[in-house]
Amino acid sequence: MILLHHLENSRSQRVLWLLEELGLPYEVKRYERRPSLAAPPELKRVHPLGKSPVIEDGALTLAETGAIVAYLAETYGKGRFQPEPNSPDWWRMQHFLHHAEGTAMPPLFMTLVFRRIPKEAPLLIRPVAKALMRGVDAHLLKPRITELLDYWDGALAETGWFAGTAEPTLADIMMSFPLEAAGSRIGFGGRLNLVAFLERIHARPAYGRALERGGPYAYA
Ligand SMILES: N[C@@H](CCC(=O)N[C@@H](CS)C(=O)NCC(=O)O)C(=O)O
Repeated sequence: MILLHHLENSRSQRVLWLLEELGLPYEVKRYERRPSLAAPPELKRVHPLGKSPVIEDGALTLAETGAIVAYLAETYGKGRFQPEPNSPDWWRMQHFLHHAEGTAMPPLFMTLVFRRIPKEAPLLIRPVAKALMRGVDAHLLKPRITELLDYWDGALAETGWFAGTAEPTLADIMMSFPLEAAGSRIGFGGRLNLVAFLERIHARPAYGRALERGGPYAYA
């Protein structure tokens, strides 16, 4: 039986979503975040980096969402959530599998971190911290995130799915987290393809079941 080590309100929600889409039997071990939002130390006993998601399946312990969703689809998916191997659509799916964590998440994560700095700074230097945060946001993060939002909006224009396929693929599973994060932290600025993407995935029964298993999913 597959065991998912699931940190509340996290990237791990995507693994739950895929497990539900594929109708696989699985167990979930849930972990709560510490006040700092870090994962609890028990996760280090599962994997040296102590992050979530991690799955165990027989002799395999596997971390990194992209690797996990690829493993599940390859091992149990019977071709679902993947276009024809080596086709242009398959490579577009590969692009977004890597893009989600490699390119999309870093500026979104930095936005979260920089927004926390003024709140955590000692009262005396809080105005300086706020000014620093505003500068980084305006000159470094916002332009990059705007570029990303435009790119995603364009990628979804044809079929509403990231790999340009008629049906969702692993690309959509992986991109769901950056879109959820961007939607709640920054907003989509009227980019309707992004709004429609979230509406479309939220309407899927498997997405709803995954939320029931994973618990509340809301971003700071
Ligand atoms: N690229 C990794 C990122 C893993 C990651 O950073 N997970 C977060 C959950 S959103 C985590 O465990 N954070 C808690 C911590 O770093 O202590 C993946 O996609 O699996």
